[in-house]
Amino acid sequence: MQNNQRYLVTAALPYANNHLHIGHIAGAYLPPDIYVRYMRMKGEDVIFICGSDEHGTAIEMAAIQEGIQPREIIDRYHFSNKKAFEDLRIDFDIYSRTSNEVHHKTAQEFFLNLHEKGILFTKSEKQLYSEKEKRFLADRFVTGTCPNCGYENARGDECENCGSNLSPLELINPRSKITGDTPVVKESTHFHFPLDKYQEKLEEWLKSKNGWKQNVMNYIKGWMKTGLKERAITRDLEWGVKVPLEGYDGKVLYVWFDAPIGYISATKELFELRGDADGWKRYWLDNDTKLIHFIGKDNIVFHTIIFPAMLMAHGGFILPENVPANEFLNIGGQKQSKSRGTGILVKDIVAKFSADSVRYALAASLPENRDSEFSWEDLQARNNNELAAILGNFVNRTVVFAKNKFGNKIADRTESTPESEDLFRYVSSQAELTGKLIEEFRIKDALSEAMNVARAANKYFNDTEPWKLIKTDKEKCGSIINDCLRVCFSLAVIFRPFIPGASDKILGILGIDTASITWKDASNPAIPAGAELGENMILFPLIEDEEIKPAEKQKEEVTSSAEDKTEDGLITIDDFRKVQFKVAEVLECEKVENSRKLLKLRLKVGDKEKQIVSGISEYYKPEELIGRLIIVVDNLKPSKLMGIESHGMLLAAKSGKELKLVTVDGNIAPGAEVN
Ligand code: B3M
Ligand code: ZN
Repeated sequence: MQNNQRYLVTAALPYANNHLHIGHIAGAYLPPDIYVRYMRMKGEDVIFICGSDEHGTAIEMAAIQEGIQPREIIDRYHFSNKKAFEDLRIDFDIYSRTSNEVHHKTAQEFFLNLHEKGILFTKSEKQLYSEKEKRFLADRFVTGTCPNCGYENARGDECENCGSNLSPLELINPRSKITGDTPVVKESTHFHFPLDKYQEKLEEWLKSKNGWKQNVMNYIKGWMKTGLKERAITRDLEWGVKVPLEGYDGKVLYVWFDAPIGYISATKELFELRGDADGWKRYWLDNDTKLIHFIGKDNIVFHTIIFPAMLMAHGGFILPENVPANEFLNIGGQKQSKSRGTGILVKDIVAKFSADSVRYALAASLPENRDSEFSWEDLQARNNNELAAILGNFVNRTVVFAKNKFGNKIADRTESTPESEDLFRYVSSQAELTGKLIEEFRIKDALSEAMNVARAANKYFNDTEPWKLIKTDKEKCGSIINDCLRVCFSLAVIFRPFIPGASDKILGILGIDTASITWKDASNPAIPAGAELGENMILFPLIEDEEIKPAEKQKEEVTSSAEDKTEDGLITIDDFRKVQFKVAEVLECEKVENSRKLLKLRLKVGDKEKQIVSGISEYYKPEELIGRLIIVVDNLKPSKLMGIESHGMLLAAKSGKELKLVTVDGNIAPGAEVN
């Protein structure tokens, strides 16, 4: 490729405060990995940048909740997430961290540059302050009711329910996330960035952007319409990049000010490691570089408005060429959320299934234009019915045939039939189409076009019936098998960005050096006739029902375990709050037929009645319980005990052979919350 153009591809820097889930992967990491792999095969000069976002209130809070230092939190999750990416074969050129010195320096220099130009200004502002904790409650240190949608657990910086950006002071009934008490309002001085002054410039710049996704553009338009406002870019926090000026002790840069600068610091670090300390400048300061930010939709405003405005204010840097943000990948209709602790964790899914299967299943249902769904059944079906039944099947039947009938050698191609020419024309045009779709960030469509090639290959095998031909015309049959082996090569190339593991294996069987593969090979798959084939292998082992059942259970466990449990078994206040304990009045109670242990209770909990089945029959007679006030877990998933539905669990204390129900001290209305 003879051009000077180069690509700087970034993937959102995940917070190092929790484990990555597959929603993150589908949103911001797998798409760029596929894109980068493809662009490299096309011969483009690309660097792929990522790293951990190690500042922000979420991290400081996790540390406080666990009673450890933020450093321990970020170390734990940085290395865990780095490994998760490696396990999924998401290959960044660098996976850096914003706690690195180069980042602190770069972010401070950036800040000082704007400060020295007089762009920033200070302003005293009302802030929420916790008397008890002696701290300002920035961003996620506060929860309260969202003024826009009424969601009761909105965070100080954002409502996860309606997606609106918030400031702590907008919350109705604000509470400290740590102690739960009500903060007071106190003044504090902060540096501000005049985002409003960049609105026109941003609009001008955005006008020149075609080929941006509709969902991204709509979002930007919404922001522009409301009018951009100045933004505080410092916070009163311990943990973060210190404000590099005298007299500002106890203040750090706002995490969303320093984090995107992390892309620049990571690039510096990469070239430092490569022994080319100035190399980063080619990627950030030269107009021949195309900067592409891959992100999830919740990060759109920062990458399309705020960071570009910061870059404009600083000057010298290139602006993003495109920001292909994705929507969310849901599980069972539920949003996966790190802070809510729901979702399927990468570390769990890769422990059970191959990176290829996971990558394929995720790529096939990427939330490119709208939220999408993922299920274990989906993973099984994609693996078994597509990867194994179509792609794996074609490669396998071809290689087995060559092994059995042609002495494990690549047969000669002696003739070219119209069918074979049609096939290769199709392969070639599909390779081009797949590539074009990837370049347009339509990864899901690209993958489905790739699979169509494998479908056509199977059809060719079926139509030409080599198993019959071998008996009548071995030479012609050899030619067909040669065609099929070459299509295997093409498939290995076309699928390579999506499922690099399987691609390596196919190329291994064909004896082709993987290092020199280019996208062009898909249209011109040359393999040496007469060469011996490598050992055949199962590319995509079938996923059995049993394998996805425990996974299903695992998912529930993850969902119900809220935040990560600490190593010493402690849970967070959020874990505890997930469980709704209520006072219930026993209305009716009877023994369950044929059961020695079970009692069936009809309970009144507030306005509703519910049935619970409990194994307390050896300790209580049904009539003893009627009219009693007991404590139940009200929000437990329904289950069946001896075929009878149970909608909760009652609490009891047990010691040796004794069991006593937990009750309340006196009278209180059934339905009262217990906490
Ligand atoms: N850490 C948010 C997130 O993990 C944030 C992205 C930073 S990108 C510069 O979703
Ligand atoms: Zn809301």
